[in-house]
Amino acid sequence: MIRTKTLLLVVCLFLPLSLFAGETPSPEGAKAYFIDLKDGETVKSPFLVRFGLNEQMGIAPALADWPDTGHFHLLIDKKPPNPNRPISNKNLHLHRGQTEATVELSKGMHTLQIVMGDYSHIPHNPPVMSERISVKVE
Ligand SMILES: [Cu+2]
Repeated sequence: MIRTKTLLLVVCLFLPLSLFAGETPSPEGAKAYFIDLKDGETVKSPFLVRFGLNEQMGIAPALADWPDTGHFHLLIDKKPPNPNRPISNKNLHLHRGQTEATVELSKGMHTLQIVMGDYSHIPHNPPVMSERISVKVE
């Protein structure tokens, strides 16, 4: 009996999330990329990150549910995000539709990855992300 109740509770907790998950389709061929940062590059902190997006997709501020659009996120020292969940607030959201950001990082090696999110900060399906690059901060 206790086991059944626990199972029911677990199902109830996860069902709404799974129904909500990553339903915004990404346009075919959409690509996000770093405009001038390259894998293995050495940079001086603070440095400017410029976000690139090819013509298949447009940029919209968060909360604007416009077709084939999204806003940029920068993941620093993180694994690729769960595609079914909103991108955490611990990451940088360019929620006003910005296309560049000044980033300050401690000295040493860091990984950077761009991930597009829809109006509700959830990655598109399939996700539109850059390569995860490594930079050395001096
Ligand atoms: Cu966001």
